Amino acid sequence: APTIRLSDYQEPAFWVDTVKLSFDLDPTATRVTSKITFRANDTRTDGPHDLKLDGRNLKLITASINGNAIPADSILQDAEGLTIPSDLVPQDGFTWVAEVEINPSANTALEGLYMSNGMYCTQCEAQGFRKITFYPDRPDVMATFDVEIKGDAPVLLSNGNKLAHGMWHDPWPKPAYLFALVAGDLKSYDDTFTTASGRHVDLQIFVRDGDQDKCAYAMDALKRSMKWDEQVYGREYDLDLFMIVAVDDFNMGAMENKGLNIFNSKYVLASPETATDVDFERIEGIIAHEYFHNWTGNRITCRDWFQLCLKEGLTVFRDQTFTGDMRSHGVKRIDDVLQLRGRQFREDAGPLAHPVRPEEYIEINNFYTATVYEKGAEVIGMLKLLVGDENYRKALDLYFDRHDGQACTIEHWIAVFEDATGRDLAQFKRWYSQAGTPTLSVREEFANGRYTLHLSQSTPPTPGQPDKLPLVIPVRVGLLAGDGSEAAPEQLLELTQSEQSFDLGAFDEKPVPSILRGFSAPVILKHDVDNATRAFLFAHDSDPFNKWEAGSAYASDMLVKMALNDGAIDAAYLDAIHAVALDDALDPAFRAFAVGLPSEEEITSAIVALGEKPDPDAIYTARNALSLAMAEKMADDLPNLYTAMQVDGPYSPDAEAAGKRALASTALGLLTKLDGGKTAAKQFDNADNMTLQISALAALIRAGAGETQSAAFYDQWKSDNIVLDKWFAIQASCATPDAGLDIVQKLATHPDFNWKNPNRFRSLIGPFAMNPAAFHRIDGKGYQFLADWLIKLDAINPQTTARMAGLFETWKRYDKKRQTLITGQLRRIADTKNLSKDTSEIVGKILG
Ligand code: B3K
Ligand code: ZN
Repeated sequence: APTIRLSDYQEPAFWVDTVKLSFDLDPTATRVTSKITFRANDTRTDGPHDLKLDGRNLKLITASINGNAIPADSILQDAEGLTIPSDLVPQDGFTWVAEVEINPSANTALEGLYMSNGMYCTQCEAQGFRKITFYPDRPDVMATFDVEIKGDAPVLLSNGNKLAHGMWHDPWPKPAYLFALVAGDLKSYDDTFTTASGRHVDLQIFVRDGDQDKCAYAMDALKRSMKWDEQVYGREYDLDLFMIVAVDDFNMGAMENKGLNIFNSKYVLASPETATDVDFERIEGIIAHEYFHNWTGNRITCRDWFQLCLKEGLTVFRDQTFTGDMRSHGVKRIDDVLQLRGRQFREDAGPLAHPVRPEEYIEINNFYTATVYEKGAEVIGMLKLLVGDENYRKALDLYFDRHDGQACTIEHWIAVFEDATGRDLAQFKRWYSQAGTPTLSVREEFANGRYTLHLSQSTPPTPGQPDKLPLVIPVRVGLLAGDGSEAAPEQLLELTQSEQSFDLGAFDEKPVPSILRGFSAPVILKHDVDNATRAFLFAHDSDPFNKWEAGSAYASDMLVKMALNDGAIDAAYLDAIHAVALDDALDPAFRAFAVGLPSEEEITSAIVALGEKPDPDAIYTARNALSLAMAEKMADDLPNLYTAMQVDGPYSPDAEAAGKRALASTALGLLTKLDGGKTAAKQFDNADNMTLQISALAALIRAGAGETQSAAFYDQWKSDNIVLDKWFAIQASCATPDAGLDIVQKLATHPDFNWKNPNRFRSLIGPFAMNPAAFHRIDGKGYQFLADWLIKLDAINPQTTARMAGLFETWKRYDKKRQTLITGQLRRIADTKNLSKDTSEIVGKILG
């Protein structure tokens, strides 16, 4: 498959003004008629041009230009599309009409038009529209769409405003990737919203009959998102109708199709009995994310797919801010940084590392990555910090004013910031082109009463990028006096060179620095501090992120040494964690994060950072030993803490109640180490909501118990797929190292392991591969299990397979024996006959 390059970008020969689509739905033989008006692109003076249209798996029935049928032998069709020679193509513009036939039932890749549980639905981003009809399927071609759907289904939906049953008009020009169609026997949960300027908007969430009572939270989150975008970004909704559809078979979380968002049902449907606090928060975040795309993605879209972070980084940044506003910024930041380090730093440190704006790809679906999304959001956060809140808003206003209705690039984005603030961002822009996580090294100096920070930065080589240039790194710094108070106002240092010194002023005694507050840049901080200083910051830092970070770094330091057989549990750590766990002045949600130990994955990266090889069993053992010590240390207080964090009254997913439950669940995990699972079993039996039920089950399974409860859980929830996914996932992720493989092998033969459903597949295979001690068995059977399933899935669903193949990306961190075992499996995948280009690109890169 060819490599597509940013440097090869060329505008199309023809633009499209209008698209009229007519669908005659049939499960195996859907007919699609398209009428498309093309207009010459006057900037292309290199004609005459052939008409080239993308199209895959399409049976062409008829085609005409300006009403003249095109003889079949004048149409050059191959697997990727068709070409009409220029002599048949009026160069100043024309109307194209074509009829094609497609087979939605045979579409297991879940891209284009496919069937899920008897309903029709679509996924067009990035390049699924070409599986629906012939079209210039690229985001810079924007057109208005009229859609007519013929079929027996009571609900026939498409983008825009509804004209009549099955008749739709979308007035806003859009790229084809935002097209959507849904047809089926669906019920709707309805509400309305009035925009700031008084526009009445109907809101509808479409679900399967019976699920209407699980839509209230998503609807509420939608209305709060709409209001927030008006208040914070000045952006109103722009159609009469906004619809969300829940679909069970979906390759990802959700999709921002204009006016018709399509969601993986697990990110819409929620009730206290079936969804956890974390689920509610994710639903809120994803509903917001897709809604926010209406402006950042839809009204202003991407010129080409290399610019994906233009919409994704910005929209993630917006949804993160929204969640912070709805809940707690401090806690949200900790959560986001944990995700960033766990997924993006991991990606950036391995064979799949790529810049926030990649410069080449084979399969664009492989670039919906943590780097494009999460690091893309970090870049926006840094930009906002550097220019300030007011300038940020000014720049965004300019962005919407200047580029509404356009398909843009990162250059346009940077230019609005430069024009709105007068600041030169040429160096800052390197964040978009340079891959790899920079290291920020800090040295302190206190001499003659002056305190100086010496900062330096370096970014390691990444595939295709041996040499790196210095970045602009915003570093928020606080200084603490010996009594824990702030010794000086917080400062924002801008590191722009490889090495730079910052004189922070005169002090009577050396202050204790709190560096990179709020995690102000996505870097690895190297600062030699002893654990006493960490304990001090853990106790006193006023910045919630750095407070948490100090405790976490302390734990990590100890766990690394323990796993390397060279350390013991530090009593001072136990004192510190005990104090924070019981500190009622602190938000329980924060305390839950503070008391939760670094994950095995985090400890692994810390060991790798020291140049050592991680031993998954030793890491598991060290972590268990430390949590047992914590449990013993807090033994007298845990029952009270657990009781104090119980929430009375009917379940509510609000942040305060959720925070209490999170801390109660952490306490329960520790208690289970002491009471043989008594409290957990009781919680399981009495639980009236999923948060309590599943956290009890998890605590029991982690302790190597919970068989009765697991069976009871299955019986209770076997007909609810979203909950049943949790049942698969929890067993795979909490399994003890020895039992893990047997458990997942058995679950893989369970009659409910419907592996063709992406949620079900991911719920078993993903958590197993993210359970390091179980997955990295020294006999290699964990690797073989993953490879077997990837090979099987690739034949029907390349996108999900390729994404999950990334689970092998860390193989170089391990010892020779494991490296050989993993690469053996990767080669076996690579050698599979008819392997998709999706998976082959990922596996090829991982192998290097
Ligand atoms: N834009 C979609 C992701 C599409 C993924 C295509 N493989 C969802 C989102 O980011 O909002
Ligand atoms: Zn998005």
